[in-house]
Amino acid sequence: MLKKLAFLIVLASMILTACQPAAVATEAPAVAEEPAATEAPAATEAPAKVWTYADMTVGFLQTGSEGGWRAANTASFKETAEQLGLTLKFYDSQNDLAKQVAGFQQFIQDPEVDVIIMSPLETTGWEQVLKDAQAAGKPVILSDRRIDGFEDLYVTFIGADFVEEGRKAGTEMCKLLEGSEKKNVWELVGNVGSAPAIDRGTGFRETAEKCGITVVNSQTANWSVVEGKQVTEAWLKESKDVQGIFGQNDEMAFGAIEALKEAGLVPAVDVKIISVDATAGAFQAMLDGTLNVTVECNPLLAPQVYEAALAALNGETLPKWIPSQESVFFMDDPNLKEIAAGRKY
Ligand code: GYE
Repeated sequence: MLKKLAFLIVLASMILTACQPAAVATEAPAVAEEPAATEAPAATEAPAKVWTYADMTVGFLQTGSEGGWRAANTASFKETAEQLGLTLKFYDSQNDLAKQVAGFQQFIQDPEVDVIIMSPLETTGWEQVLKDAQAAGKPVILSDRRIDGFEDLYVTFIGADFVEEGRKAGTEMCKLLEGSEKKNVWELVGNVGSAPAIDRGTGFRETAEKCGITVVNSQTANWSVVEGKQVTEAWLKESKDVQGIFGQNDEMAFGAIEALKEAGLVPAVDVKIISVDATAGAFQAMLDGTLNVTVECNPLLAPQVYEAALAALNGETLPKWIPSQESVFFMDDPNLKEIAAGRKY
């Protein structure tokens, strides 16, 4: 009897258990996988420095102080540096290529200089210093004037299309000499080997020769009033058979104007005169009636150049050339006085 009762108790307990939700079969709780031993978090790299103008020290190699355009260009760099709060180390190359190269090397050695900006006196002779600057980790920005080749050794060139300036001058000289029986033109050239001297001459011939202009005389007058006058005087001693003079900058044209007057010729009337730069002096000469046309070349480049320098320090990639935008101004413009009054240089 007892056996039967024990069986019934066991049976009952088995039935009761079966209705209970099955208790999760509990195996020994799985030991939570210890996370795989991971490497100690790599030391996080310090974020790259984000440069600001206040951090930036610029070494700027200026050509010299040869005229109104250059004075406005230098003022642009000095005034803009102050406005932006950057540190500017200014080097005047005194229009001497050897001095400009020496100044470049000085900035490469100077631990305070972060970025080098240059207005190159000539288009060649820069390979070694550009390689040295790259090795020193100092970005180079070209301002105002280009160089030949080595695009991988500088960040960008910010400046005018001098060939286009020459084309504009040639086109305007064709208009001034339209209908003239003769079209003999004299050209006063900037410093030999410089981009503006080479390129303005190229562009002028592209358009001037299409209308029958002959460039009878062409000689450097090194951007200056004095040499522009001396060269023109020497040509006038040989012949007065000239219908136009192309001065590759305003100052050389001013010298030619003085020489024509002293030779008894009326500038802008007997001999048409075109120059490049569009400085305040050129507007005055047009208002005086002695200069027919000036092709603008903008010297106020510093804001664009400093912006490019900062971008370079922050590792940005820039186009190899950022051309400046320019216009052409005419003696016969009825609004010339107002335009002149509104000019910054
Ligand atoms: O035309 C001239 C100066 O590089 C564009 O240099 C500049 C030229 C400018 O001496 O006046």
